Amino acid sequence: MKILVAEDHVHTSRALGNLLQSWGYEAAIVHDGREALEAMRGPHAPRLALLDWQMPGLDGIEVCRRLRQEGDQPYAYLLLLTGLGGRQEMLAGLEAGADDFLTKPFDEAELKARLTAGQRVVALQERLRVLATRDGLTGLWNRAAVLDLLDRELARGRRQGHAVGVLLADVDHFKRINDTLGHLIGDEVLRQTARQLLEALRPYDTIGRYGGEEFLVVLPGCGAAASAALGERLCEQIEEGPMESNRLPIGVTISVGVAAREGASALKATALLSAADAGLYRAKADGRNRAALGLVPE
Ligand code: GH3
Ligand code: MG
Ligand code: MG
Ligand code: MG
Repeated sequence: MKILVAEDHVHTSRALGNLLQSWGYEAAIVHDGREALEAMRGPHAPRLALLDWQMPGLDGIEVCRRLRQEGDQPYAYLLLLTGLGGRQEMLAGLEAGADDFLTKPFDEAELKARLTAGQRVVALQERLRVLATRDGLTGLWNRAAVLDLLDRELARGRRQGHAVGVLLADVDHFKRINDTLGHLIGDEVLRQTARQLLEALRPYDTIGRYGGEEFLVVLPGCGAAASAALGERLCEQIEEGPMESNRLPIGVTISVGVAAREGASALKATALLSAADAGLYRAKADGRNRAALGLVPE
């Protein structure tokens, strides 16, 4: 596990780095608060940090405060290190968002034990994050997570002037599959459908489970024509993609509702989704196993 060490005193930072490595951690060392903030951003940032209170530029307490304000990052466990041992300092540190507090010169065994406790919290946070954002059956994003992502993609599309397409894919006559083959096989069909849809998408597209047998796909940069073409392609792939249970082939098809917002429009997610829903309704009514475009309001 990677731990950030932010400590302006070079001798101390080196000693801390060596100690962490001897305990099996990977140490990333920086020497001031701004570097610390930078290092804690992004998907591969350390999830645990040892922050010296007194550093040039931003001090450790300010780093804690800012990291907590940035809320949307995965949780980081922050341990403040200080030469100031008073109760007031400890309270101020915890109030700024630190998880724990250690006074220098610190006892090595105590630091080690506190890091183990921190690691436990990070692991728990990570499990919670997975539970809160992933669909348990298919492993895709869950409804809340994919809707969140759609909102962010719409905001980004607006800023950068690019289109955003959505597809609402619904398994055809899924109730029949459940009724004739049983729920467990129904579940297996959902898992295989999810995997095949995921494989057919580009790396920057996103797919989540929207409801029971419905999947929502978000397509950055795709206007109506490109989204409709992809919707058709997904129908073909699911129809042709082999799906089986106990070596018995199961015929599965999907219908897809398509909607897209072109660059300059301020159309909201709810309006885009109801257009895709209207498209889906039409695809079902026209005979299923097809994609249909829903009209978005001007
Ligand atoms: P249509 O072609 O019009 O979409 O028909 P349909 O049968 O697919 O649609 P309907 O909404 O009537 O049925 C969907 C079924 O999906 C009903 C529900 O019991 C089932 N379902 C929802 N979630 C799950 C799940 O997680 N596992 C299984 N096995 N079935 C599920
Ligand atoms: Mg210092
Ligand atoms: Mg449905
Ligand atoms: Mg269905």
